[in-house]
Amino acid sequence: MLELYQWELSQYSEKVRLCLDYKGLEYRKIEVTPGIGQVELFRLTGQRQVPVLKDGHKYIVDSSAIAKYLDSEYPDRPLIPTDSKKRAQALLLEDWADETLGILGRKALFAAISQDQNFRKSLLPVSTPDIFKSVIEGVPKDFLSVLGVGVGFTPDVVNGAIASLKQDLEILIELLADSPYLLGDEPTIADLTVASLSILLKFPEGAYLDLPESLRGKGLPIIADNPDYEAFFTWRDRLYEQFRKPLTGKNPATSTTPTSIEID
Ligand SMILES: N[C@@H](CCC(=O)N[C@@H](CS)C(=O)NCC(=O)O)C(=O)O
Repeated sequence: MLELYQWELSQYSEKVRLCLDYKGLEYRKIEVTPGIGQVELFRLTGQRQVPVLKDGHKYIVDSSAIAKYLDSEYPDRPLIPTDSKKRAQALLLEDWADETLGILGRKALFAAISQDQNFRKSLLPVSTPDIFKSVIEGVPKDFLSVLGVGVGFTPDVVNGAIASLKQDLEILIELLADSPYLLGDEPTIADLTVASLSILLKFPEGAYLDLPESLRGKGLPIIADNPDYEAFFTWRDRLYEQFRKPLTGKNPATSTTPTSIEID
């Protein structure tokens, strides 16, 4: 079975989970411990970042490379269009979402955490054993710093990010005004990337992430609860209902080992 070295809260890991679900591929999640787990990841792959997909003896690093790999090895339900113009548009939007929406999302999460201390305390995966939760209270903070949340985030930086996010969400809503997906009638990697890279703006309503139920549908209120952006989140949540497998006890994707990385 495919294995995904990941963090539950990582937007790029979420992008790969959504791509795998879209293609109907079974996989097992391996939650990498920030710090020590990343040292092991470096030993295995020569770099420290999640997501990493393991397929047999192969390790594929980087969400965009993983999407391309999945299309080449598992061609059913392609993520990347074959038509050259659509392909170019899809890859440009994917890159924009990776490089811009993803970074803005971290800043929005930082703003949400700054405004609500309980929000931060809830950010450990539900499946983290209680004993671990109580022993290592600082882990959510470590998670956030490795995600890049908080570093250099002055109020000006955060306010600038929120202004950019508002503008970008308005543009996305315009793009979606007359078609169900960003590039027309068929979903592409552009939709899956935009949808997954927006999880930190507002966590999806459904049971897709191994986070406390109280966090579902929550985010930075000025974005997440603002009627101006409701059309975007309605689109995003519809896409999740269509393509993302909810967590269930029986789903192998939920059998995470949140505190360790497995090594053959
Ligand atoms: N371009 C990469 C970005 C991956 C990324 O930024 N991963 C973050 C988690 S969201 C990470 O592993 N950070 C830890 C680090 O940089 O040491 C991708 O698309 O997969």
